[in-house]
Amino acid sequence: EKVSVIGLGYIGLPTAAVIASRGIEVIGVDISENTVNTINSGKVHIVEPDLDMVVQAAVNVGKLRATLTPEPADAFLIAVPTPFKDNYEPDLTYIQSAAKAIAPVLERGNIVILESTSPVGATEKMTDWLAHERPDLTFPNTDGENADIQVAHCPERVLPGKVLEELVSNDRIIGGMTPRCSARAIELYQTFVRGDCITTNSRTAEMAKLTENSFRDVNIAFANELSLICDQLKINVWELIKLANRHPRVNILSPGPGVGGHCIAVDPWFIVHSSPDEAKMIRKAREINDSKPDYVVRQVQEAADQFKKPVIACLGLSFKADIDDLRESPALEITRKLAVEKVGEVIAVEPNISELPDSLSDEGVSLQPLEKALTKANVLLVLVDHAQFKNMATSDINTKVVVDTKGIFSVQ
Ligand code: SAJ
Repeated sequence: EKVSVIGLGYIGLPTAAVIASRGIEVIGVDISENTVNTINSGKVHIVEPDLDMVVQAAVNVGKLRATLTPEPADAFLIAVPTPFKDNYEPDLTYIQSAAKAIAPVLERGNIVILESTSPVGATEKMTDWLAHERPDLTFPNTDGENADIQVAHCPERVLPGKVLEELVSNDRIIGGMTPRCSARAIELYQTFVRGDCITTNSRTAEMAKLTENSFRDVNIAFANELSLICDQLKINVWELIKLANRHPRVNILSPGPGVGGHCIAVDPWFIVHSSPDEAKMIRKAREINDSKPDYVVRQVQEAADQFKKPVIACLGLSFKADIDDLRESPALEITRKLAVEKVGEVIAVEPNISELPDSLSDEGVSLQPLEKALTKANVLLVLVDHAQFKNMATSDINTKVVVDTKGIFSVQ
């Protein structure tokens, strides 16, 4: 069997490498020449624990190869981004171009699996696009169980930072357009998934993925709302949550500077966009989480007002602990706003990167090691709970005004 993975990003590349490590021939397809060349030389263009080793091994034994143009294969896995447009409408153009790119090489008996997180109905749309390009083949949207090509939606659910582990251990939702499509998809996933493969239809699979991330977003919004209420009532929110969580049926998540990443801050909008009148709580949760960075900026402004020359050390820029990923990061947004609004001199501390993005350096923010930032700053702003920060000594912080959005100095 030959598997083709379209889109070699945070999901596609680890998936391609893991399948290849099971001895299956994998062809990875990407639109970036740089990505293709990097992978073919046995290297990786993204940071994820152990990914470099797995990719290098797969390339070295000749089981993984990257290319710019799709080639014939038995199974096609599509793992391209699904961002949203300005009005929160899901943008399916990457899926559409992927469908167009593979259509010419499709052969009878192939399966096409959409892994990208997608709004409900996207798999049916993708099938229509494929069918339009290949009128000589039949697809499950019109030919059901007898179709020449099988189609399924199998959403990815891996946690950045634990991708290689979760790719294998997580249960998978297999949303075939027909039962035959599901059966064919399960065969493929069972070559590398140790978790259960559970079948449903494609629309339910699409909604399940959106539901998982909305569930987390709503629960984080609850914690963020609590943090505002507690500030007002002069209660330590971290202590409060720890106490409430002693109840056997209460499990409150942690407040923070906002919600980042490219999944939880995006996917709930797909539900809101498709059911705007019904999705009231899901929309509100997004708004609460999105408003947290501005609240933190105001907190820091108040702290800075106590000093003639405020120097603010912003601890952490990534969207969560112990990764280097700055995409959609509330920490980055807050640090930038502090500099743009000239709240004080802004120093960024981010042990996982070696160079600041232009959006910060252009505003005069400097990147410094923790010790140096600690000697200079009078305001300490904790934005990410990186391991390095959690080990800070109390003598380091006693002399500063601290705004701790992650509660690293409150929870033990
Ligand atoms: N966060 C909090 N408080 C918490 C937990 C998280 O403020 O108690 C923040 C984080 O700091 C971060 C954001 O939420 O800014 C999201 O982080 P995360 O670790 O919750 O999730 P992601 O975005 O890294 O990965 C999620 C996962 N989904 C769920 O846990 C339901 C992952 O399994 C999905 O595969 C991934 O989205 C995805 O690709 O959709």
